[in-house]
Amino acid sequence: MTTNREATYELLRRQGMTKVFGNPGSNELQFLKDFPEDFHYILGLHEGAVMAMADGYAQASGEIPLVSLHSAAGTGTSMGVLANTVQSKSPVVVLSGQQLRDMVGQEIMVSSTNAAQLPQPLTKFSAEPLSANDVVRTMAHAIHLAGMHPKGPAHISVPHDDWDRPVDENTQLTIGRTVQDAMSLAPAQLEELAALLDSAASPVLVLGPEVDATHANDSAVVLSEQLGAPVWIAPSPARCPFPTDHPHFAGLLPANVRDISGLLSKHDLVLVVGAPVFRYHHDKPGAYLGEGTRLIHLSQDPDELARAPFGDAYLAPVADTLSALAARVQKRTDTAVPARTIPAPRTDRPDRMHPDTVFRAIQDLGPEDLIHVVESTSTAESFWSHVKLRSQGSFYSAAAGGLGFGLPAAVGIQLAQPERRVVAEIGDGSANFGITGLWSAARHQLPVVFVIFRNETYGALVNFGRRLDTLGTPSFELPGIDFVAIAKGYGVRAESATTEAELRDALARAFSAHEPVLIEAFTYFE
Ligand code: TZD
Ligand code: CA
Repeated sequence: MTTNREATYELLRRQGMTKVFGNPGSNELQFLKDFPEDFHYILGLHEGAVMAMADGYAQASGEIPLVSLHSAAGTGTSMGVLANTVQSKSPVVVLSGQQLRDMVGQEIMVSSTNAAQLPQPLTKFSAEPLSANDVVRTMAHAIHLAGMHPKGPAHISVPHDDWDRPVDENTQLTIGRTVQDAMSLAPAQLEELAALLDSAASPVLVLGPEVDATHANDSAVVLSEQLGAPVWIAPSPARCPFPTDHPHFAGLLPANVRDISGLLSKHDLVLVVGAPVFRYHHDKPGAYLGEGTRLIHLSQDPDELARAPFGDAYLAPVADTLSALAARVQKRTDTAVPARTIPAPRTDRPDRMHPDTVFRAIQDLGPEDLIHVVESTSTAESFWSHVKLRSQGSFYSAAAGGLGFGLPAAVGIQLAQPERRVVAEIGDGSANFGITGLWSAARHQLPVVFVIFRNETYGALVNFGRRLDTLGTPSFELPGIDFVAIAKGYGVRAESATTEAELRDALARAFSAHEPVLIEAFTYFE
């Protein structure tokens, strides 16, 4: 007799899903008992950290991790981070443990009535099988949907007494299925697009996270070189789709209507690839686009295309289309890309560094293919000015701006990329939302270098307050948080640095260590 548990592990194994990130409760033990040896369970101490580790792992590995959470409270706790997972299109399958099938209706302890509704509308799919006989198929349904474009989180809630129930004779058919995602652009559409690019006087590319997620960075480079086109990164970036030291790299588009329109209106054709049009953040209204400019939008996410307020769109696979276009367009010699201007680094104070100093030191001392996981909100300009991101998969950030992603995501990313080093550049405010990720890094000896920007305030909110003219809010100062002590408490080696010399020494030690290290960098906010 095969049980739902055995059949589910077989399904997960066939789908390459042997990484389980979790935080368990009494409802989860039936699923986790006799945990197979070829599976790997990564315990997180808080569901936000569990979700962020899994999300980072999904993004950096291309696999679909399983996230095992406790009933309503555990699943609910993960949902802040889950908001990012939706926007980053990370394929994760969340499995919530449910109370005994026959007793959920009585709302006994740790039952979750309306469990399928709980994480909606954040998930692509959410279900609790209507019978124990439908557990394996529902799990397969969640996995296949999570992994198809647009990828994203799927949720399933399973009563714990289902796991020991036998499966029927058809379950093997379900376990053995493959489901492939194979849409492509028609040849005539490709010709049409290439002709548009060839006939544009001054084309420009705007690239989004899907370019990096589909490993299409090199094709984007070839296309931009063929066209002689500058390349912008779409606003509010969660990944880096283009080498930032390439002469065609123009920078990050500002996150407001008027400034984007101003920058893009210098061109007659804008090709946006693998990004929403656009993730504005700041309110600076205006015309979306200048009159002489046409925008073409290419994405593998139908909703992204349908909801955009302007531009003509093609539903197409990002990587294939970029490489086909790069091979098809004519080589241009009539276009020139102006060099990007990078502001000079600002000076330090006697007992505190400017963030420029910190990013430059990391740039100088980290390895060439260093992976940056960034959640330091007021220092974005400093980061993009002083850090060079050269290869695919070198940058990750909270895709919905939800804090609590960065620190634990760095742990999941390091697990997915053992050959590369990961630095987590985290604000002292943001760090607290995912701090328990430190323990998981220590537990698995994952050599992430955590750099905490200790400016002792919610800097971004001070900036927003200035912009929005909201004087008189309560104080957002954060004095007195000792990250060295906190890190040591979780088993992570830590030291603080107030000067560039101290910081460089600390970074050199950290990058040669084979364990996680936290550096508390005292910075100032102005
Ligand atoms: N809660 C969550 C989960 N996500 C959020 N984005 C916020 C609250 C609001 N928020 C921001 O958008 S930025 C920020 C908050 C509280 C301050 C972050 O402070 P920090 O970085 O110390 O990490 P800076 O550089 O000092 O801004
Ligand atoms: Ca701060």
